Amino acid sequence: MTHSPNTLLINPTVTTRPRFPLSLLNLAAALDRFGDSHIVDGNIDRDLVGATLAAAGKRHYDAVGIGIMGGPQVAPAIAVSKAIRKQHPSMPIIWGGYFPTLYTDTTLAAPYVDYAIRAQGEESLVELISALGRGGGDEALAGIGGLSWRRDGEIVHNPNRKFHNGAIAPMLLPYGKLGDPEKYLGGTFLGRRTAVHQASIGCRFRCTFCGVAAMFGGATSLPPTARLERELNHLKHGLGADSILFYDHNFFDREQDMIPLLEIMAHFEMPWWCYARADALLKLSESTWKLVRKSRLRMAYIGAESPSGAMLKEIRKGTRPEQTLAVAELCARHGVIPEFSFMLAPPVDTERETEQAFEFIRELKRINPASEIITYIYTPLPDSARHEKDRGQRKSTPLLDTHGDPVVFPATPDEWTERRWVDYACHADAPWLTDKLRRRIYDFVTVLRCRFPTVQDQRAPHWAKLGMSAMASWRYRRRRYDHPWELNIANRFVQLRKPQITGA
Ligand code: B12
Repeated sequence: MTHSPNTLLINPTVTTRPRFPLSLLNLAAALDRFGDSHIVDGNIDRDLVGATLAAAGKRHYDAVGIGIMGGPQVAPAIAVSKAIRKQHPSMPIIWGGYFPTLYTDTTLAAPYVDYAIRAQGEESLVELISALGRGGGDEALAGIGGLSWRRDGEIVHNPNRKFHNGAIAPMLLPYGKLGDPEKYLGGTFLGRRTAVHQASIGCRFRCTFCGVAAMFGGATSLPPTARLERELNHLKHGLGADSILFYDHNFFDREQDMIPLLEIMAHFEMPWWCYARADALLKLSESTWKLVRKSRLRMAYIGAESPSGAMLKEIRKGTRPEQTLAVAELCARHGVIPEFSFMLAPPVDTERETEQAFEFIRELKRINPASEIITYIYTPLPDSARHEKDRGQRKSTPLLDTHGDPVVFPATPDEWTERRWVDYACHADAPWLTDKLRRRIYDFVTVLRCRFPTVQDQRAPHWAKLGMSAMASWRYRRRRYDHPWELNIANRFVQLRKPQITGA
């Protein structure tokens, strides 16, 4: 490298409840070993464009890296990219994260994106910044794994980079780069100062609908236990966090590997939440459950997805409906709240599947009334978005909209910002959903969440939740979900929270 490069890293605005931007912290740690970096977090600096231009005006940056997942983050990512292009036309613009990984050609169809880095970014970004510092010749660019770029106007996809197991992750993330950590320690149902952390990387499973499978292709790895200990120690004693959301793609994997991590967590005793699978939890021994209780796991997010064994097979979930029911009971016994997510309205057998899911949800609630339910619309990834191992492998029925026309996915990032595509990316709506079924789902969810308000709702007073629950109980009991007008009116005053909008 000819000089010490300086990179601007951006997290486009997506939520009003900021959490540590773990992706950018990991990237910054990698970049800072060879140069310097500065983070602009749009979840904190709500005027993302203004804050970015102010930062870019203060000192020279060799490039800007923007981290984007599909959905509401695409529009601010475009706005900030266009503003940089206008103000600093020679600054290379690099997109990374889930959106450019899944939709690489679409990303590079935009004139305001120069480079797309697919999957894990630490090594590729450092190599790209270094190559750009040396003039960014074609030969240097062609050797960077996981990079997609343009050669003479043609898009080139370099081979995938090998999965790296996190060994290059620092023992402590550079939280200091974010300024005041207080802004990131908001209250949740877990505690007054909830932090986030990701211990392991990747997921062994390759469910056809999941962005994580598309990113990692079934690779996974655990961190050294010393790293987890160091991070938790810093989060608890250094920053004063009292609870943790674990963002691991799938926290409970092989039991033997989990025990040392759980022992550390049992030592810190900070209430926690994580993503888990029914089959893995069902396999845990009594002694491990004892550790889980001691570590204070409060809630596990479990992808139930569907009440149908055939559908679970089709999407390669690897679990069965009876395992979902069994884990609801098991969690009740161990004092852990299971948070089940469902994918309603699949493109085939749409109505019947949805009605069956409603009945299955009722069964879960009967087995364990504390179960939390999150309902999404099943919006499969386009084949081209899957991991290269999984592309073109399964003959799935073509997706058709309500008029019977084939669904055509967006070809540019700008198109992805249209309301219908943001909803698609958020699993909130699909082109094959009729108005009638959309209404039916909305009404069911209204009755369900009034009857069983989520414990994650800290805003609505207890009395209001009790009132709503009483009001909704006859509808729920008699399955009279349609047109719950009285609940809609009451909701306008109480505004019960929907967990799927904000995440845990
Ligand atoms: C935190 C989080 C959020 C936060 C916001 C985070 C933020 N940017 O501020 C919140 C809660 C707001 C959120 C919302 C949503 N999320 Co989200 N979220 C996550 C979560 C749990 C963790 C992400 C994370 O920090 N990982 C840790 C870091 C270290 O990894 P990473 O982000 O993958 O970063 C690496 C690479 O991606 C890459 N990289 C990332 N950024 C950049 C930038 C550059 C320049 C480069 C080179 C590389 C690079 O390098 C990094 C290091 O290796 C993931 C699941 C997961 N466990 O990863 C889902 C996930 C990213 N979310 C997802 C989605 C779809 C959403 C939603 C859009 C929809 C939904 N229903 O969930 C919503 C939006 C809802 C709404 N209506 O507003 C999907 C994306 C998959 C896809 N199909 O596109 C994921 C994978 C969950 C899933 N399994 O489906 N989310």
